[in-house]
Amino acid sequence: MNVKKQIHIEYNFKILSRKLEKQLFPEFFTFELNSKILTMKSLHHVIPVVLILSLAACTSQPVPSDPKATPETVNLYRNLLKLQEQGMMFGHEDALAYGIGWVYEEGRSDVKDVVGDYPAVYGWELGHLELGDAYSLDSVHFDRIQGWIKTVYERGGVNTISWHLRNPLTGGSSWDTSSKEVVKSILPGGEKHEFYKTYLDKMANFLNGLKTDNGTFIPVIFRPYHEHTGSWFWWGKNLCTVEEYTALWRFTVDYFQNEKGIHHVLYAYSTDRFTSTEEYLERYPGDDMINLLGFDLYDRGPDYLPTMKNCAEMLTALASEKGKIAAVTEAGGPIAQNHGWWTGVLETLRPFDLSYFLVWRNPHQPAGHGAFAPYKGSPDSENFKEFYNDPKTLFQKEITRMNLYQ
Ligand code: BMA
Repeated sequence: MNVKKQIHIEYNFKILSRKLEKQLFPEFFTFELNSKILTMKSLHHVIPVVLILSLAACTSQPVPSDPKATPETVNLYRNLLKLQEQGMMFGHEDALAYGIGWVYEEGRSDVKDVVGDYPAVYGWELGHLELGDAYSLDSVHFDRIQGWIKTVYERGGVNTISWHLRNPLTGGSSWDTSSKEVVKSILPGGEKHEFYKTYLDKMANFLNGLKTDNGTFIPVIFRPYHEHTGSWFWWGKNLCTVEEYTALWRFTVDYFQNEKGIHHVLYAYSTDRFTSTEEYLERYPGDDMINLLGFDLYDRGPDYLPTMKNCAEMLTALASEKGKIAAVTEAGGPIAQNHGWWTGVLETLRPFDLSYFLVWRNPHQPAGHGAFAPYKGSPDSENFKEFYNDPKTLFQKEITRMNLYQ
């Protein structure tokens, strides 16, 4: 049977069995919703509940690190864990905002122009949100991004957020590495700590604004402080100590969860290229914070595919051991010159259980790089169609049917 068809059948079966479970064990589900009910029950009510709980424990399902994660976030987490064993979603940064030769055209995406389908994962960049600006460092309006995140959720796609936030100590950009004191200065007790909280407050407002019309929070994968194994951002390896970097993560997640009550976020830890599991984990903030393990890898020469293979191998082994989602969180290559780039990547990643592979943006303004995804008439289009048609890759139409939030 075609693998894609098989995935759909398995998913429908899963949803059906979950509905059945709910009908057979309504008490367990009530308990899950409100643990206080247990104390109010008389003993003969408690015994069946305990039995059912023991039964449930035997078949216990994975849970995200936030114990208060919303039901949709828990479902997304569980479904992504399961899905990565069956196929790899394709992602594109700013997919709905602009592409080669167009900006803000309703319903358009460069990828859709080539294969007639949207990506399954959509990346959104929120740099400059912290300044209170109306639009990002890539000139995309934040209110529009909120709208697209909602559109994507409604069609069953996955949203992931990156944040090239400004340097809170110097006022420079994310790439301002002139001081090694930045992370230290924004931690509790640091001279810029209160100022850093104003950055977080703006991000919290944005995240809290991600709601459906009936008030359900829309889960997102949030991937701050990425590529920290390199030293090109102010939070990079040579710019802060291990303790400072992990403390930055822990403070940030704690602030969002406990001060701002945000529970619809799955946190992603994503390095740049790495050569060992020890190196990968050196600055890991902890399993109690992180839900997704990722790495970013751009094609800068002939070692690309072997490096991709090594990193994917180490990453997926680690993710499986820890029970986390694994993904190539950013990638891109010389698709204008190498017209077999997509299938090269596909064959390299085929053996691994990766949730998604996301390519960076197709810039509508000068960016120092070309398009990372195919666009109408791009020379790699035929090769990308092969990538699209392969059973290993998943795009929007397939994952819409999988109801990742249920
Ligand atoms: C980089 C480039 C920049 C962009 C930044 C944030 O990789 O694409 O042009 O501003 O990402 O999206």
